Amino acid sequence: MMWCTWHQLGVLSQPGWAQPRSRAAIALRCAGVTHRFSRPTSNGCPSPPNTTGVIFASHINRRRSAAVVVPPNSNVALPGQLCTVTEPNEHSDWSNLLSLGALCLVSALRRNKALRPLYVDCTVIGLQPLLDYISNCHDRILAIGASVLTANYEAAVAIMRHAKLVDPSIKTIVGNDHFTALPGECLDRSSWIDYGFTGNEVVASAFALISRLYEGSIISPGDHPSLVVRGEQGRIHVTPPAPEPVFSDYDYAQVDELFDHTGPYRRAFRARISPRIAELLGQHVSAGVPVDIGRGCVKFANDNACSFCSIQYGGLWRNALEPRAAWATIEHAWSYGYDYLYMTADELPLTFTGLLEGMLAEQPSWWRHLPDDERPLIVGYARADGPPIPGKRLCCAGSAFVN
Ligand code: B12
Ligand code: SF4
Repeated sequence: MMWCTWHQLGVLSQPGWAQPRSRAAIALRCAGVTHRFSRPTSNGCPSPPNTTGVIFASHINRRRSAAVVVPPNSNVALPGQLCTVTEPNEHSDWSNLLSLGALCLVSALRRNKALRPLYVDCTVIGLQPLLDYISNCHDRILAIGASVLTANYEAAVAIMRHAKLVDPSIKTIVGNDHFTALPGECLDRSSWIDYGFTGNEVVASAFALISRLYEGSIISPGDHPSLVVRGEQGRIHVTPPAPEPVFSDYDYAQVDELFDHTGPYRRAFRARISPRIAELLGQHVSAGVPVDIGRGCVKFANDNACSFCSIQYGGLWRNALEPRAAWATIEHAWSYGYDYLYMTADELPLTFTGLLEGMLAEQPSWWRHLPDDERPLIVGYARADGPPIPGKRLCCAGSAFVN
C-alpha cells in the first residue's frame, strides 16, 4: 500500500517574533506622476489623491487595479446552494494561511507601475467586503483574477458574475488547480470568465496578459503560454505551457494593501495551529506562511501519481529554486515574522533530495548562528510507503515526522 502523508511535520525550532512593516500610504504612479493615497476609506476605495492636475487621457487609463482574489469556500459563501462536490464538513478553517498563488501574482504585478495590484482573501474577510468593493470602485478595476480550488470554484463564479453585472468591461481571469483540471469545462459553462491559465508556471504569462489588457490590446488565442481563451465561434483554445523559474520575489506587505488580512490570519493561527504544534512537538509557533522552494512529486515524472492525488502540476513535474535562493526565501519569510514555514513541495525527501542536500551544504550564517530553539519551524510533506503506524512519531537527522 502506498499513500501520501499530508500535513506531516519536519521540525526545526522556535522564533523571536517581529511585527511586519505596515504601510501608511499607497503610492500609485500614473502618467509619470506619483500620487499618495491614504488608506482605503470605509467603502474600500482609496480616498482621492491629494494632488490634482492629472486627467486620465482615456477610459482604459482610468482602470488600474488588478485584484487577485482567493474566493471563500463555496459552501460557506453560498448558503443553501448546491455545491458541486464539497460538503461543509469537508472544509476546515484551521489552515487559513496567506495564499502564495495570489501573492506571487500580486507581487509580480508591482513591476507594472501603471497598475495597483490588490490581494484579497475572502476565506478570511468574507465575500461581502469584496462584492462591495467591486460595486463601489468598479470604474477603477481593470481585472479580477480568482485562484480556484474545487472547494471555492462556485464562489469564484459568483464573484465574476457580480463583477460583470456591475461593469461588463472588468476582465475576469482564473487560475490554480480546479481550472487546471477542467479548463474546457470551466470556460464552456461559465460566460462570466474571460481568461484562464493552466498549471503552475504562469506568473510571466499572467503578468503579460494583464499588462496588455491595461494597454487595451486585443488578446488572441495563442498569445501567452498556458492561456485558455475562447477563440473563433466560441471554440476553447488552450496554449501549451512554457517553463518558468519558481517565483520568489514575494512582497508580504501587499497582503494588507486593501483589507487587513494579517490580523485574521494570525488570530486563526494562534487559535488553531499554535496549540496543536505545542501539543505534538512541544514547540511554540505564532505565525505561519507557505514557502515555495520547490514543487512537484517524483511520482508525476512517470505519470503514476497515487490514485487519490488531486494535485495539478501543469507542465513541469518538478520545479525548484537553487539551494542559495531557497535559503533566501526562507530567510525572507523568517525576517518578516513568520516562524512556521509550510513547504509547498508535494514530496520533499525523494523528489528534492538534491535540493535538500545542497541546502544542508550551504547553510547560511544567519541560520547557523541561531540557537536551535530560535529557528523557524519548517514543515514539509513526505511520501510514506508501507503500512500506517497511527500516532507513531519517528525522529532522524534533526527532523520529526508525525503522521
Ligand atoms: C500550501 C497548501 C495549503 C496551505 C496554504 C493554502 C493557501 N492559503 O495558500 C494550507 C495547509 C493552509 C492549505 C489548505 C487547504 N488546501 Co491546500 N495545498 C497547499 C499546497 C501544498 C501548495 C499550494 C501552494 O501554495 N503552492 C505554491 C503557489 C505559488 O502555487 P499555487 O497556489 O498553485 O499557484 C500557482 C498556480 O496555481 C497559479 N495560480 C494560482 N492562483 C491563480 C490565480 C490566477 C488568476 C492565475 C492566473 C493563476 C493562479 O499561479 C501560481 C504560480 O505558480 C497544494 C498542493 C500543491 N502542491 O499544489 C495544496 C492544495 C492546493 N490544497 C488543497 C485543498 C483541498 C485545501 C483545503 C480546501 C483543505 C481543506 N479541506 O481544508 C484548504 C483550503 C484552505 C482555504 N480556506 O483556502 C488541494 C486542492 C485540490 C483541488 N482539486 O482543488 C491541493 C491541490 C492539495 C490536495 N491534493 O489535496 N493548503
Ligand atoms: S502522487 Fe506524489 S504528491 Fe500525489 S499523493 Fe502520491 S506521493 Fe503525494
